[in-house]
Amino acid sequence: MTNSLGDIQNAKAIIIFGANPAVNHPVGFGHFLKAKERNNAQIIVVDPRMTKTAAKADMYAQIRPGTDIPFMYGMLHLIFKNGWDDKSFVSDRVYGMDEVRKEAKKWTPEKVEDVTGVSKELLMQITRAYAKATPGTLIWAMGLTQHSIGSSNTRMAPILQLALGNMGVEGGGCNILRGHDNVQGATDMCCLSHTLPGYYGLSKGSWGYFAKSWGVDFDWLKGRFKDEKMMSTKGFTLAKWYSGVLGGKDGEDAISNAGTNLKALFVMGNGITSISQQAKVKEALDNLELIVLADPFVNEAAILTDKQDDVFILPAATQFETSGSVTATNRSAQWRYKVVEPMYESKPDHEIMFEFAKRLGFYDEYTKGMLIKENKKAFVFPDDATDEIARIIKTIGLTGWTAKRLQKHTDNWHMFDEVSLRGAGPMKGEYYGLPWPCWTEEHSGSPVLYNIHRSVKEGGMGFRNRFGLEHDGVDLLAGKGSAPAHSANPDGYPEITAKNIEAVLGITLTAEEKAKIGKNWKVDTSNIIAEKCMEAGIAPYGNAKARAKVWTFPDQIPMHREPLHSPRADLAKEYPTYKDKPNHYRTDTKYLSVQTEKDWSKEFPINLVTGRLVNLNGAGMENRASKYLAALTPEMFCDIHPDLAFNLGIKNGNMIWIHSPEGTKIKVKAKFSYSVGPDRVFIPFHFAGVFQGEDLSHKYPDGTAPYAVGESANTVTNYGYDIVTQIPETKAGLCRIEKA
Ligand SMILES: Nc1nc2c(c(=O)[nH]1)N[C@H]1C(S)=C(S)[C@@H](COP(=O)(O)OP(=O)(O)OC[C@H]3O[C@@H](n4cnc5c(=O)[nH]c(N)nc54)[C@H](O)[C@@H]3O)O[C@H]1N2
Ligand SMILES: Nc1nc2c(c(=O)[nH]1)N[C@H]1C(S)=C(S)[C@@H](COP(=O)(O)OP(=O)(O)OC[C@H]3O[C@@H](n4cnc5c(=O)[nH]c(N)nc54)[C@H](O)[C@@H]3O)O[C@H]1N2
Ligand SMILES: [Mo]
Repeated sequence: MTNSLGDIQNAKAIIIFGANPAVNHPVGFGHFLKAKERNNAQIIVVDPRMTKTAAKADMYAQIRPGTDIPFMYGMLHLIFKNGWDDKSFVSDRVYGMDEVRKEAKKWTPEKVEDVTGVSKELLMQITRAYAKATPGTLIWAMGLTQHSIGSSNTRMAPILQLALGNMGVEGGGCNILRGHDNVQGATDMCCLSHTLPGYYGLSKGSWGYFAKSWGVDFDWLKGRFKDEKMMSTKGFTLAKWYSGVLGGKDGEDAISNAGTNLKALFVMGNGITSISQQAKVKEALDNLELIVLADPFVNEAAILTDKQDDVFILPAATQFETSGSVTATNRSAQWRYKVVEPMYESKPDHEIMFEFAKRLGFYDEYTKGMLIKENKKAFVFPDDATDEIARIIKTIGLTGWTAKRLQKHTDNWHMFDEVSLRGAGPMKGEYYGLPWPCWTEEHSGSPVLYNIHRSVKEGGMGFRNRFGLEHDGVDLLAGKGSAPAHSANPDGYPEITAKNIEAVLGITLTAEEKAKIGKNWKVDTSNIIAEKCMEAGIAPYGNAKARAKVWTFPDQIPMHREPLHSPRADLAKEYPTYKDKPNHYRTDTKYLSVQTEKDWSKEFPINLVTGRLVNLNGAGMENRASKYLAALTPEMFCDIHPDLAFNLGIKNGNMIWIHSPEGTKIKVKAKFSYSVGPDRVFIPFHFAGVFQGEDLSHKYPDGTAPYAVGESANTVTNYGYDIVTQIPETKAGLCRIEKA
């Protein structure tokens, strides 16, 4: 999220792609409604379903799943044609827009109507309303990401905002509504398989920086891997961990995992039934040697598997029984205080991990980083862990996030403005939760990313210089006069290194400073680079152009590609998916070979959309174990249009089978709904405990069965993964429906 939920109140227009905040972010949605009250902001919703958010919108486009790129190119087509683009913003601050302009030319309103199913009149009406009411904010969530082209979707949306000059301004930006309360923090801290914490890469240099910062020997770290090559190899993703177990079996995607399959699974905070390809997930669980599930509830992976031995359920404490910093969707940190001591024999997650580290023999190395700052003998958790993060993570600017400061913010929560996040009284000069980057221990935090109308000291910055100074002879630095306010250098400039700091900032370092300073801003543990940059009004990461074109990606500019299972065989030919990708996060991943295997739409003519309900969360065990939440949706169901149901001889409340191209099926209750058209159905993914018609209720340990069980949507979500991130294509599959 470039801005914040509160800042949405500053928007003059709001366009929402594939998010349903009225249901999934109901508290945050209040800010959307306030924008409507304050600025008469038009709310525009683009979603294959008429959602509760759409019900509050001024305009609603019922798009075919997986066709947001054509829709946005259609908007750009009209924006460029009518001269509604912000030309000076684009020429000063964007690289590669010319190629976008060329592609947009092809997407005439007629073409867009054919591909997306949205009428050209509505496209024009939406585009005019959105382009003319600036600043406009663009919202997205899982409706854009969970596709084989999810990463292209998430590039397309910022390109639309860049074209309109809607980036780096209050009331504008790309505001991605993140999922769990600390999901931003989890990614920042590297619950990812392809980076180190803070998005540092897997290069030897990054490992070296961490070895030094953690106070452990590089060779010791290296010794944890089979060989040095594996140290810099991306790991499996959560989405396709099952391939790690099944890889090499008949018909399964092959794996490249240093010659071995996965044998053990340790789960901490994931439901497992939330992962696509449940039949494969079940098979993988059955084939493991060891399963350890640390969870406050019975993790339903234990119910799904037939494995009898070596399945351990460890009682983890909840968020109310532990403390520490969590990062909100807008990059603000909050300190969470413990409410009660861990109940019964449960333990907080960090203690479970510490116990493992002790038994596995690396506890000292694991915890040493917490002792370094003050050369302590013993650490205090979580304060010293937070300070360790602040000490090491420069890439996203966490230097200012000391435990003391974050606690002060939470303690003074009432002293901050909900729209600007500005503090008053004792919190003057700081923004709530010190939204990162927060460059130094005095820095204010940065509530609006890429805002050049503020000084760097007060959260201003240009775009990051990350990919060199030029590409193919074109300058990648920002244009003249587009540096943040009060900058010693008014133009574009490179990221700051020990070598260029004197020249770019126009300063002279003392001999002592020169001796202490790190090689560049990302590894400068002395923080001299950041401190000097603040004095000079310079962003340590440089001032460059945003890239509309990414020359290292499979599609340099976002291109439409039909889902692997498309209801339009003609369009799958015209806009084919990618070639199969070998060794994608250690597993071969299929694209074109699936798409071209047959015309899937003949046998599976209905689009399958999955998503969320307000009373249930994620895999759903937490809430189905609550009598009152479960009572709201006691059974798994499928939203089906009465016309489609009628054609299939299905009455409201009948049980139906949903069949997938994988050969799997689920049995659920038909629920008539006009929120979907007759060409698509919607199912929530919060149920488990029933598998392909078989009730597994008897498998819950005594007294632990939830109040509601049901089929998992992910038993029928189709094969398909994003080409860059490997997120599963759970929002654009196909299915066949019959009366049970
Ligand atoms: N009550 C509740 N709240 C939650 C959660 C929960 O489980 N329950 N989960 C949390 C988490 S982890 C997350 S990530 C967020 C997710 O929040 P959202 O992304 O809002 O959640 P979804 O309902 O999965 O999907 C949003 C919308 O995308 C639409 N969609 C599907 N395919 C497409 C498409 O191709 N294009 C477009 N434009 N739209 C499409 C769906 O119809 C749906 O209405 O919610 C968080 N909040
Ligand atoms: N078909 C389909 N599938 C989807 C999606 C979709 O839209 N459609 N959305 C995807 C998305 S965005 C997400 S985020 C996932 C969500 O899916 P999950 O990550 O599976 O979501 P949760 O149910 O929130 O799982 C959290 C688990 O952690 C446990 N837990 C809660 N607090 C703690 C704690 O403090 N410590 C520990 N150790 N455990 C705890 C809970 O009891 C629960 O079992 O689902 C994904 N799957
Ligand atoms: Mo999520």
